[in-house]
Amino acid sequence: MPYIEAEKSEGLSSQGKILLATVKGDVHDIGKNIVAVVLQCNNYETIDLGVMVPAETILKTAIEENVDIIGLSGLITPSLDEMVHMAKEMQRLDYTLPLMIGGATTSKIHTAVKIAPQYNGASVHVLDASRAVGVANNLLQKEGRDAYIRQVKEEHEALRVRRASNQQARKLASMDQVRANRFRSEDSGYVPVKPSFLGIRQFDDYSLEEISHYIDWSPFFQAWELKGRYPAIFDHPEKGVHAHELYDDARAMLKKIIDEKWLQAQAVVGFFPANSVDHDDINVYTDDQRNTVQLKLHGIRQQMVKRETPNLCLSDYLQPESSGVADYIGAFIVTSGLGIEEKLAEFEADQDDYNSIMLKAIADRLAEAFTELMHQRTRREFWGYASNEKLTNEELIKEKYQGIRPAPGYPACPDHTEKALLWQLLEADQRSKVSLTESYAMYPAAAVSGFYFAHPDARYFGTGRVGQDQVEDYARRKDMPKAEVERWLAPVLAYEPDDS
Ligand code: B12
Repeated sequence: MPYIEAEKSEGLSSQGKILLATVKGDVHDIGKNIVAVVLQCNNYETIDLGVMVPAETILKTAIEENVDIIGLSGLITPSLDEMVHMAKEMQRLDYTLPLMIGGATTSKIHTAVKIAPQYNGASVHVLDASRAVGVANNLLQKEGRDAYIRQVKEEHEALRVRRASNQQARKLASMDQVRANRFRSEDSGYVPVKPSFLGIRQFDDYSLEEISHYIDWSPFFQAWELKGRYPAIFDHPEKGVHAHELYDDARAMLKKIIDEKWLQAQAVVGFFPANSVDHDDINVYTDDQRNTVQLKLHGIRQQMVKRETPNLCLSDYLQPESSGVADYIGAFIVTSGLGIEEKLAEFEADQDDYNSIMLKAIADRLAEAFTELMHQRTRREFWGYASNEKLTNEELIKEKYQGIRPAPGYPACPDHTEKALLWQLLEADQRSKVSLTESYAMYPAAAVSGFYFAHPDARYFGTGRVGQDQVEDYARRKDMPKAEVERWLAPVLAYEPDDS
């Protein structure tokens, strides 16, 4: 900032003013923070409204601050809907400012099909920080601007046409067919193991030192736009030096985080009697007598036409209720981001973007590491189905263990609203310090929640696109209006990444 200010005082005018915000209900902003730094380094002025920002605040600030572009960020699916809402509002209120769309859950295809048609102004999807300056330049240059916007709009139209024909061409199987082609755990020869305890356990103030041994450093470099695997990245001819510098800084901060207790970690885990029911759902019982259903979890089943392999649904990894075999499910909520606000406020007061992003990136690494650690303890002690497991951290990262821990929002269970049931199951309102926003994002941001499945054949998969018949059936089973199910699910169901 001091350099940029000095340049300004030497008469170098700003390239333009960009308003950035993570949309309502979403809590993540590392990606957006990096975009802001890159824009600033290229002589753009940025105003960052932070996270969970309602549309009205963004729109009001855009006028008050007379900005040139609005940039929206979102990490999880429900944010896509919020972006569509923003575009509608901008149209309704006669805005003409260009919109830049970014964040892990966004895509060119969603921007083309859902956002752009709502707004006559320009809506441009930006894949990563390195492209933000190019797009901003194109949107603001006096000459060539109109041609650029025309080109973006033409590309969007082509994508819409391609998607419509893809959707017609891609046949989906019927629900009867895919259910008949489920993975049959009752025929798999697996005998479920009873967990060492049933019910909920809470782990407050977990040792950050212990968690730190489980860190997977590769995504840390990705967060800083240095793509490559750890530790091979250190040998890269160009990136190696920077990667090492970054890593040394991260280790130094990690030491302070642990020694000076900058963050606290908490986990809540639980194990429950459960069986699959009606093919795609899971009954969780109040006790091992299995007479009373505590709650029902809802699954989405793959609906693509398959011949050789099963059409999977997570419920397949439990024994069906009709088999009479006692089976179990686990659930977890972990965070390592408690108390992060205080230090972030200090860094932000010093305009120290570097350390602010560094702390968020390390907190995220610790959250994922804590998830790995608790999953290992689950396999070895809490559930105990792999009590002799001895794996190195590399082997853990490569998932060389039995069982999976799918998280609501991931491709095997794309419905974020199932987190409400997870919260109920783990009595999270009383026990967990993690809360859910109106879009089912978790706060603090460095948090993960999900389910444990022990079946040896359990694998991560993507549901892919599903048909209206499944949406209707799912809405009925979930007792939720179809329109609402579509709101939560439509973007994932209709916009597979390979569409773009
Ligand atoms: C690391 C990671 C995490 C970390 C940290 C998240 C974080 N800080 O972003 C942790 C472990 C905490 C996490 C948790 C969860 N995650 Co996660 N996570 C990821 C992962 C692997 C990488 C995200 C990341 O950090 N990328 C690096 C940063 C720098 O990139 P970025 O945020 O995308 O930003 C770049 C661009 O998008 C762009 N950009 C971003 N914003 C903006 C704004 C503008 C204006 C512009 C121009 C550009 C721009 O520029 C940035 C820099 O290049 C992604 C998968 C993936 N490959 O993207 C899943 C992913 C985002 N996670 C996902 C999910 C579901 C979750 C959870 C809900 C799971 C759960 N039930 O616990 C939670 C939610 C956490 C919460 N608090 O609510 C899903 C979201 C899918 C969806 N459809 O909703 C993804 C896509 C995984 C997947 N394939 O399903 N996650």
